[in-house]
Amino acid sequence: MTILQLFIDSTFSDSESGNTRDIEYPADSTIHLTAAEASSADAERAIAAARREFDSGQWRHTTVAHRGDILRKVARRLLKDKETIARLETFDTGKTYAECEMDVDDVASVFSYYADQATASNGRVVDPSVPGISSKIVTEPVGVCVLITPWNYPLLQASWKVAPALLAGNSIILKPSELTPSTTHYLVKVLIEEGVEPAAVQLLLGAGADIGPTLTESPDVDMVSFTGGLETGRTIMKSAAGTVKRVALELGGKNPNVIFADADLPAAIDNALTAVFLDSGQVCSAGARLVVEESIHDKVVDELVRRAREIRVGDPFDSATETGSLISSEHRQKVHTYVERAREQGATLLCGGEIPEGDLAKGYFYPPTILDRCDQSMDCVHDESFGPVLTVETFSGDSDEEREKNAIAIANDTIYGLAGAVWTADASRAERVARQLRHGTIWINDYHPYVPHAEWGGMKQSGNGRELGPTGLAEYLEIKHIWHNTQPAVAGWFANSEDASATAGEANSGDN
Ligand code: TXE
Repeated sequence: MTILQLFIDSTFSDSESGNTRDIEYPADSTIHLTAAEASSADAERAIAAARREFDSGQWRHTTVAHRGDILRKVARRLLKDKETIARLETFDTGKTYAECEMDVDDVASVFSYYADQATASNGRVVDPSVPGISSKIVTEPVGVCVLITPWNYPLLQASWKVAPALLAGNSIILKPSELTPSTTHYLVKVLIEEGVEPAAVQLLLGAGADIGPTLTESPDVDMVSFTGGLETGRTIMKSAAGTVKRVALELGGKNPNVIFADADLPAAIDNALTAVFLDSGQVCSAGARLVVEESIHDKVVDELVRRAREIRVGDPFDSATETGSLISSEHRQKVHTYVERAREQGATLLCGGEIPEGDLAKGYFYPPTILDRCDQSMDCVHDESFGPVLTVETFSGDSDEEREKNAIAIANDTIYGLAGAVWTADASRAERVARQLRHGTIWINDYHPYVPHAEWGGMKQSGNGRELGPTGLAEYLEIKHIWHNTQPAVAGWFANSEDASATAGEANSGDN
C-alpha cells in the first residue's frame, strides 16, 4: 500500500518517529492509504528549513513575474491531472467524484487568478512634498507561513492559501487535515515539478493537535493561516499571541437563507436544497438555517421535504449519486446527536434523522434532514452541525418594514458571520437587507457561487482576514515605507546642531 511521506528540507521522508496513520475511504470505511504522521521533531525540522530558505534562499528573490509563470503552469498541470486528483479526493472525503472534478477546476482557477495578479503592482510612490525626498511604499513577503487546512475541501482550501502565499514569495509549511492528506501531497509534487523552489515548500501530515503548538508558538514562524473549526481557531489565536504573529482565520458559519413571500419560489426552494445539502452539508457557507416568511412556510417546507426525500445518497463514484458520505464515523455521530437533541428541545423532524442501514451501512452516510419549528434556544440552530441538516425558522410582522426588521434580526442572531442569502422580488429590499446582514458574503436570489476574484471570509466569530481577491494576496504581504533623503542635511533639532554642522563642514573641507 502507498505510504504518503512528509516533504521537509527538499526531501520526501518518513516521520522521525516512523509513526503512520491509516486513511479511510468514508463511503465504505476501508483503509485506502497510509500516511506518515509528523511529530513535533518533524515540525521543528520543517520550521528550520522554511526559515533558512526565507532568510537566505532564492524563492523570495525571484521576480514576481517568474512566480506567476510557475503558478500558471501549476494550473495547467492540475487540469491535465484532473481525473487522478479527483479520484484521490473522493477516496479521502467520500464526496461525489463529479463534485471533486469540479473542485479541481476551481483550484486551477485560483492558481490562474493569482498568476494574473503577478502583473498587478502593489507598490506606490508617495509625494511628501519635501525637496530631495523620494518616498515609496513597497510590499514584501511576510516570511514563514504555516497553512493549516480542513477535510471538507482539502485541495481547494489549500489553493486559497498556497497560490497567494507563493506568489508573494513566502516560504510555506502546509499542514492538511490528517483525514485527507492525498491531494495536498499531490499538489506539493506538482509545485516542485512545475518549478517552485523546493526549499520554499514543506509538507507536514498528521494530527494538528500534536504538532500545532510547535508550529503556532514558534518565533521562527511569521504567520498562521487556518481554516477549520471555531474551537481550534481560538486555540491557534491564543497560542500565536505569544509571538504576536499574523493570524488569518476562516472558522465556518451558521448561515441564514432568508426567503420573503414575494420571492421566485421554485428558484428559492431549489437553491435552498443546494445551499444546505451540497457535499452533505459539510460546507462552511452551507445555508443550514432557513429563515422563511410565515405566510409561505407550509408551501416552501412541504416542497423542500418532498425534494429532500428524493436526493440520491450513495456511492460517490456512481454518476447517478447526488451526495456522498460524511467524513468519518465520529463526525456523523456528532451530526446525529445534534438532530436528536433538537427533537428533545422541541424541533419537529420532517425527514431524515436516521443513520442508514442496508447498502449504505458500510459508510458514514446521513440522509438529508429537515427540522421544523426551530429557534435560537436550540443547539442545532446556533452551533455548526456541519452535516445535511436544515433548521427552519419563520418571521412575520404587521407591515413590510416589521417583517424585514424581524427577518434581519433572526438572520443576524448568531455568533458567526460567514455567509447568507436573501430571496425577494423587491430589488430595493434585497439591497437593504444585504447591507444589514452581518456576514462576509451575501447572495441575492442565489446561493453558493463564488469567484476567485471576490474576497471570501467572515465577520464576528467566523474569523478574520479574507481569502481570494486582491485582499487574499495582501494577507501574505508586509508593507514597508522607504523614505530616501537624496540631500541629507543636519536636522537642527538639538541645541548643538550648529556646532555639529560646523564640525561637519570642517571635516568636509579637510577632506577636500
Ligand atoms: O476541525 P479542526 P475538525 C468545523 C465543523 C466541524 C468542526 C470540527 O463544524 O465539525 O469544525 O472539525 C488542524 N493547532 N469545520 O475537528 O480541528 C487539523 O489537523 C493547529 C469548519 O476536523 O479545526 C486540521 O488540519 N492545527 C471548517 C485543521 O486544523 C490544528 C471545515 C482543521 O481541523 C490543531 C472543517 C491545533 N491545536 C471543519 N487542532 C470550515 N471553516 O470550513 C487541529 N488542527
